[in-house]
Amino acid sequence: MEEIDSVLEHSRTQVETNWGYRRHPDSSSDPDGDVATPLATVTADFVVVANRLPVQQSSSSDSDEWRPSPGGLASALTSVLQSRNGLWIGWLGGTAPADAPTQYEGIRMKAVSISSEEYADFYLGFSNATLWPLYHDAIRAPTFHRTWWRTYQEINRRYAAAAAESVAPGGTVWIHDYQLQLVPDMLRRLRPDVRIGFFLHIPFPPSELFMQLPWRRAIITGLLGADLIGFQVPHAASNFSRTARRLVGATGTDSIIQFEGRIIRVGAFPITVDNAQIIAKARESAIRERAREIRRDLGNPEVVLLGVDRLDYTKGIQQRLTAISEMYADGQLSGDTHVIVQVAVPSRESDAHYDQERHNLEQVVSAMNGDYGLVGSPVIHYLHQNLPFDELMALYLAADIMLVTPFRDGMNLVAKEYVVCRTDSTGRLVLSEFAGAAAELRGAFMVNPHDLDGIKEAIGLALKAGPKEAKARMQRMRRKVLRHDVSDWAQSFLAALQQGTSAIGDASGPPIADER
Ligand code: GDG
Repeated sequence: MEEIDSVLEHSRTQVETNWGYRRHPDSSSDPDGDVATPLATVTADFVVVANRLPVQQSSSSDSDEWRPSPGGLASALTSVLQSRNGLWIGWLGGTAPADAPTQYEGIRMKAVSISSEEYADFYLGFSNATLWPLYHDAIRAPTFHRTWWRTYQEINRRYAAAAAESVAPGGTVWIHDYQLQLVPDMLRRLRPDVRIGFFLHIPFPPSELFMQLPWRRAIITGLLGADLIGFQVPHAASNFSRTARRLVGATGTDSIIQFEGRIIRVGAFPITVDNAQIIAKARESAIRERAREIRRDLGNPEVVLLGVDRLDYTKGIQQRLTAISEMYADGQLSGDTHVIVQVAVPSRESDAHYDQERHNLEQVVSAMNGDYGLVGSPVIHYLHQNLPFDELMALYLAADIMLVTPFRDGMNLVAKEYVVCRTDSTGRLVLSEFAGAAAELRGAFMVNPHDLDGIKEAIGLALKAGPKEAKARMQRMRRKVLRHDVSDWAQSFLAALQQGTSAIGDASGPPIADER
């Protein structure tokens, strides 16, 4: 804590010189080069702070083309930011060039700069090789490095300073995700006048796992700087609250915590997708035609099974394909009638675990085709690519069975996107009980992704279910998912942040795959 305090003091001095003005025409001249602001410093009543900005540079780094960052967060927050004349603080990816955009769809943006060394320690290191595996059940052993931790603190301080100098007196700041868990407390010390919300997109682990982290107290204290801490599911929220009581002497219940004379609310706010956008896409004739074309290109099989995941060891892709491989071997699936499409979106490619995952996956894919494919008819079509959103929609429409089997997942939006785009209530979903989405998608064929026989059995049940049963299951899931969309998610979080406890969600826990 002392270390954090002294650096905060440093940030505070820089920020206080700027604070209180509506606009600073020359704010790009930051004395330490800490916060690169291609924008003049502005103040906004509502500020979003996330690792990434909602735009990123197209393919080559010297290109000056900018496109929206992938994922639903940008679309979820864009309308909220537009309606509140808000500001988004984040990293642009790469080194921000002088002509980096300062506006996106009417939203003001402020870039935080991160050097390539810092990227290695903060992003690839502490965020994705320490926190990511630790928070996902330690599926891979988390790596603990003091230098990574120091850089994590430094970068969090930079985001906190950028937020502190941007938010108007009495304004609201909404901080996102595991890369920025120290920002709430850092920001509170700089700007005690603002309301601070934090949302964690990934799971929060049980205390037994979290206690491994050498800097566990600093992380919990960092988060407790917020007024409201949101998680995807109630279980994650209670994991956090229990750890806060055990580790830093916080008191109270799972949903209301008292700490250092303040009240912090904790709750579940399950994220969801942009229903209207997905339904509109699902109805576009070009996308429907593309779905038919995909099936033709696959040889018009009886059944198309689809997986769409970031290539990440938490997603259980290899285990799923091994189960499917055994089903071909057992004769439950046949190369003539059943075809798999697996999209594995490139992710964190410079990390050795991810490289290994890709290597292993490609071996399984090639063995499957070697063992069960025919000339011109592979059993699995593997795409290691980031596809255009329309192509993804066409794939969802082309698939009879969607396979979503992560070992642990905060929510999993792919499962929800599949359900929303099946406007005629056809299609079957095989879903891991360890995805946050399992709490809502109870019409899915539920699996324990660690259980190979269980995966085979669930796929078998999905294949065998009659159209009436399949339709009833899909309708049940659609009713649930269509009740709220991603802007309701953002509004309910912000309402709880402004108003108190009433809007805090309390979904019931995840279902358990049937015991055999
Ligand atoms: C984290 C948490 C939580 C996928 N392939 C392509 C593509 N996608 C889009 C999907 C979906 C998104 O990426 C993936 O979201 P997920 O939720 O499935 O997974 P993570 O990336 O791990 O997200 C997760 C989420 O944050 C939100 O809080 O649900 O638990 O881990 O929207 O459509 N999009 C395009 N091409 C692709 O090839 N355009």
